[in-house]
Amino acid sequence: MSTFYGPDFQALQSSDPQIAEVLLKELDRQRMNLQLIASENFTSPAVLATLGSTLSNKYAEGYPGKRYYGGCEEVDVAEEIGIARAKELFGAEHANLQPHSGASANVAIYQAFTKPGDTVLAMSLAEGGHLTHGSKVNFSGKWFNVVSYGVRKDNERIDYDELEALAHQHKPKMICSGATAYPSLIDFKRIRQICDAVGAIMWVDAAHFIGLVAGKAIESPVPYADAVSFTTHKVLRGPRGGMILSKAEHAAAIDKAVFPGMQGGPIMSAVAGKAVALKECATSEYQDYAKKVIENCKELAASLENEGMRAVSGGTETHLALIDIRSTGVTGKEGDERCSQSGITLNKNAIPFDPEKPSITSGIRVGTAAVTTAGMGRAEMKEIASLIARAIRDGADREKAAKIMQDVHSLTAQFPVYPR
Ligand code: DSN
Repeated sequence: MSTFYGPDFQALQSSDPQIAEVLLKELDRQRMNLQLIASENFTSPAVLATLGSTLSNKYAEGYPGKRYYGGCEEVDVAEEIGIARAKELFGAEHANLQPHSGASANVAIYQAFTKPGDTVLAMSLAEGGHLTHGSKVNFSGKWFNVVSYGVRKDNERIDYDELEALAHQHKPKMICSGATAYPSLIDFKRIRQICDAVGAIMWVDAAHFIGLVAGKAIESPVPYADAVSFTTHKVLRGPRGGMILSKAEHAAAIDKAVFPGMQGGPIMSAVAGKAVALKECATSEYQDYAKKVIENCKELAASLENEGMRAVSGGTETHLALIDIRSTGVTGKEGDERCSQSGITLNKNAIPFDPEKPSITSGIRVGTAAVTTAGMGRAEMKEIASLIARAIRDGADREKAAKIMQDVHSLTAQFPVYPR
């Protein structure tokens, strides 16, 4: 067997110094700034090595043993290992590792279970859902009759009574649960009961929290759902990509919807990278990590409240918190920009019933997946809350922002990622 042929950075530097410089600067940015985007993480060197491998060259339309190209014997092994690991880790009857992304996985879900024009019930984007859950600018909202449910005004948690009433009223073909900006846990048992009562397919878009499920830190939707779609690069800490788990009875429909229904050749370096990440997720270290992600997020939300801001729904039970920053007199957009100038990467986010436009918003979303991977704990979460509060207050002033950035860099220097 030959030795591994992996990323050759010096070759890139001599052939394309401009792009080589982007890679170096991005590495510095990830190392030095505070990474609080709730959907990002630092994937392992093993996953990165797999992504940067010659598997990227291989066309493999089809599935292991049933490909439309020759020479798939090695990549077949990687995909079979990945499928077996996914089934084992999540206790799933079927797994498809080929979707290029979470949104592509969701295209496949619609295709497997519905026809254009069908009614689907899903969480409104404005209250925490996702573009593919029926936004008018997305295929889902253009091609399907998506009815939206939301959260209650009093506790900012899913209004299950409304969801149930809408299900009986509209008789949807499919009900989607899962969100991108919802800090609370979801009652999958209740949603299964509602699906059964109206004969709907239960689809869970678990992109945000699947890593917490993999780490056994929260309840799994897999025993309840007909199908669970997700991304593999958030708390799960794998390569950028998507995945679908399902009951065995839906296996053929899901596989056909992914290929040839939704995409051609899978990205085999990413499929193998997913297999590597799934092995990492099956360790006790990863389970500790998943629990710490939630502990850290609880601490971060509480510390931001101590700084005078409000955590939506009173805090968090997951890896993300949604913070209403109206008390500071600064909009979500300004808060995001001021944090960015101060070396803190997060995103503006609508809060439930937000009086501001989606491009402005009244909130910010923070997540602890990446900072926990870097090794930070509760003491650092308090420090991060203070840095965010300073940035929101003073970050419009260049000198003050520069001082906050210095403090951010002193903190991140103690928790180096991708050590030199
Ligand atoms: N855009 C992702 C997020 O940041 O939550 C979801 O797809």
